[in-house]
Amino acid sequence: MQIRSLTLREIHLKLLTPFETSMDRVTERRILLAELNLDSAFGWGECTAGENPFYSPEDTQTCWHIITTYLWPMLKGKSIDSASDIWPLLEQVRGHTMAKATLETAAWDAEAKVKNLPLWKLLGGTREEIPCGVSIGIKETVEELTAAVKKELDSGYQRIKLKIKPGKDLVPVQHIRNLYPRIKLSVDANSAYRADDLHLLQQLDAFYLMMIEQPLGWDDLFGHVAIQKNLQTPVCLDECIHTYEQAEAAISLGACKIINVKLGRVGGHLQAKRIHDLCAKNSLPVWCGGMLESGVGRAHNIAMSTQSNFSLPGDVSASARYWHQDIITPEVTVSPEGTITVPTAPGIGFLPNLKRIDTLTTRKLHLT
Ligand code: OSB
Ligand code: MG
Repeated sequence: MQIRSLTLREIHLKLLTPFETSMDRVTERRILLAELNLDSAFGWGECTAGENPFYSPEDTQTCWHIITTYLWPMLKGKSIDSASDIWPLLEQVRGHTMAKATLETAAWDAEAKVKNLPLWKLLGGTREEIPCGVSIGIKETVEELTAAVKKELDSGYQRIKLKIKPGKDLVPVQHIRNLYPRIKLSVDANSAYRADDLHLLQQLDAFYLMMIEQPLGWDDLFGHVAIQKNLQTPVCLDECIHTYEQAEAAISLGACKIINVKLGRVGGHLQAKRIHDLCAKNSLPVWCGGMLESGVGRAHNIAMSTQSNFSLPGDVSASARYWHQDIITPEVTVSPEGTITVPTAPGIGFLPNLKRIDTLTTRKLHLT
């Protein structure tokens, strides 16, 4: 298969409601979309970098720069047998996993379309339906939080994840746990705590959470070892795991018991699959994280989540929770049982809505 051209677009998409974490408050997404032409097929990928480098070192603008200056020249005109050849072609560039994943995931969609297969089958997925949870941002008041949780439980979501930070932790979590003693509940700190907050984190053990996600620094594997050793609640790593090697280190050090896999953070489907397989071999469950993606990224997350060790509900939820109107047809919907039915059409299985995308586009570059 020959890599023929790339159309890179930036779209601006307003969230229905602002999303607040310990890192920042997002009201509008700036999303890059890659449309990669492989033979006669066009594959779509979404860049999951944030608008600022507060979650990881990349942002929308660094990704545009890295893709156009370095990554595209490494790919253009190349002949490949499979999308799994993309990662090695980009290896000279260190880091920049989100920029790489933008193109790599587009190549997987294209390959699946060339082969007339749903992407999830090409990836070796087996699940025809995936379990869904939601990530709920930090709220001003416990009443607001309670209303948000009730709404998601009423919709059928199987797991509730609460964002926490110092001062917005024990009280809201205890409140929700008391109201709903039996639900699957977890928390995500996005690196808001320090090693000497151990005592506070231990108090969360009382709420029998499924996990505490990324309590310490975004790159602090070592610190998480001591935290996990002294907590009953499983630690789940998100930010820390940006390579296969970091996953290996985390597992062998005992820094976590669960890993959240995000396509952008690890560099695309090939690396996600390697980490998935490594975790399976070591009996760690994984789940699919979210980055407030538009429909294209959401579709890739669904395909990835069909692999067998994605055994915990992910953060992949319905388009309508985020957007007035998504950029794909049909939109992603969730059943009253809290599941997404995996699409059967070739590639990502959802159609990018070009008309809608055009109206949201703020810049566009066609590269050959
Ligand atoms: O830590 O999982 C995270 C959103 C942006 C950046 C980091 C995270 C998140 C979420 C939202 O938790 C998940 C989603 O609903 O897409
Ligand atoms: Mg997280």
